Amino acid sequence: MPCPQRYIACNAIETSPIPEQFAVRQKMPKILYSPASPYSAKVRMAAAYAGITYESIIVQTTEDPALLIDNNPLGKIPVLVPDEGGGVYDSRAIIQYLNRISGSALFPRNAAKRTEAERLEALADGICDCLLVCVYERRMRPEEKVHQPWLDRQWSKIDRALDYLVANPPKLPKKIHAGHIALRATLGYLSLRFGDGWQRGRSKLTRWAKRFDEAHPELAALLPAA
Ligand SMILES: N[C@@H](CCC(=O)N[C@@H](CS)C(=O)NCC(=O)O)C(=O)O
Repeated sequence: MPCPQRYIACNAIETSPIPEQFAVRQKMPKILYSPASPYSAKVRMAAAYAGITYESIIVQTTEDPALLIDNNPLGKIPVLVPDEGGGVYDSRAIIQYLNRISGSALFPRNAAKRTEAERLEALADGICDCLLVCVYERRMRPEEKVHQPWLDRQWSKIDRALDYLVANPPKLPKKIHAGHIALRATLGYLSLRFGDGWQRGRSKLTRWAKRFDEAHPELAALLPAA
């Protein structure tokens, strides 16, 4: 599904109807990302929800491109590069940055509600951290060096967190926050990498994701993809 023009996907500048030589390049922040990355999906969805126009640039982290390394010495994505330069990372710092420049579009102002939103974001990101450990363990190590007990430990954390979310289902109000966006991005990554097995016995969470997508199709279009 093509990315809506408003969010300026990576190829939006090339597909502009205005010939390149006449186009006035509008200044806007860049988001360095990869389509499959869950943290990248979270920040792109959050920027879109907050109405912040950005240019998306796909980077291959394995190749350590200068654009990435110059803006994040850790060589990880996502990175937000503001007009004035100086990369902002990691994804939670980017979310806070987006929240500031959008006049609090991503978090409730009420202190208790904000803590709740930040906790949900941390839980969703924490699930992603465990998922990434599993993905990298298999991707980076030779088969005989994969340490199954380490993977099992990650899965017990993932299962516990998902079960917690089933027992304490997040609401899905009309005005969502960064915690909701983070959770949707995480569930999208889970399905992308490991299929929909996580949904078994977790219909509340499955329905939550479906309702999210129905209410925010423009954000669902930015979910992690192969
Ligand atoms: N805590 C970081 C995690 C970022 C992260 O691990 N990103 C992955 C892609 S999803 C990455 O860049 N991996 C390449 C690497 O670690 O070299 C965040 O929230 O941004």
